[in-house]
Amino acid sequence: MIAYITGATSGIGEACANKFAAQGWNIVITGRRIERLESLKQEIQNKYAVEVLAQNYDLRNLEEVKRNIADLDDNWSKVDVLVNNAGLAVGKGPFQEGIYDDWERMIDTNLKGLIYVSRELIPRMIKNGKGHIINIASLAGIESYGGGNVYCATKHGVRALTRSMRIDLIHQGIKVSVVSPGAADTEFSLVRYKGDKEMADSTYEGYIPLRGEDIAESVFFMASQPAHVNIEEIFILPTAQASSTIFHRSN
Ligand code: NDP
Ligand code: 8X3
Repeated sequence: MIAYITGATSGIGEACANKFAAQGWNIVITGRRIERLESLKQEIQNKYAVEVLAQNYDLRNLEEVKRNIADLDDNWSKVDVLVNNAGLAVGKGPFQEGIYDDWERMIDTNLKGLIYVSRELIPRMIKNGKGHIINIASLAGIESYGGGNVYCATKHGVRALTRSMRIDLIHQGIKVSVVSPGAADTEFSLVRYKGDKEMADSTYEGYIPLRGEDIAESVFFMASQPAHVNIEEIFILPTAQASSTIFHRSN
């Protein structure tokens, strides 16, 4: 079995790579940081008897997406599961003060990148007569919150796309699902706050957030169902989180 996991150089994607490999799946891992990709590949191959293919590209670039997916040879062309995980938030603040570059990075990564990778891989799944696309959305795709504006819009978009892709692919035998997590302690907040570690750490203060591994469990659970079962959505929160803004914090 083969899983193609975008954004595997940290957080949820890295945890998914470990989870699928631990279960004996061969994996394709992608991301922009080549040294992280190479070290993860090495680490996984040392631990598990699986094959790992690292593809180093920026999924905002359609030509790079096309080239990398076209490069998948016969050993790798039968992708069973695509985990569309790569994504990010950049900045958090009032819409009226929004920065175009931040917004474009989110739209280009969270929506356009996901669209490009899916569009390029789906013909292979159709040819194989099966496949499963698992999109990583967010609580931010279920409810909007102040300062979340464009990030929330991209994640609402991912959930909307999931439903539409599922309808379009129903006659091809391809499953489409979405996992929508709440707060997870990854590099997400460091990226959102542009390297401000204090701000990033404060996101997770006073409660136990999700870990990438928690979400990887849900992704793998979806991926390992029998052929006739599609779990369409898993919405997963830390126990201490009730909504985007309501947390039970101990301090
Ligand atoms: P991380 O920042 O830890 O990981 C993000 C991953 O996406 C990295 O591997 C990064 O790799 C990759 N990525 C980002 N931009 C690009 C790009 N242009 N091209 C290729 N790869 C890219 O965050 P998470 O693991 O938390 O995030 C994973 C997904 O989960 C995202 O879609 C996020 O929106 C979503 N999510 C996160 C939550 C959280 O609280 N952490 C909650 C809900 C959803 P590299 O930098 O090497 O390119
Ligand atoms: C990340 C979770 O609530 O910070 O998608 O938007 S949140």
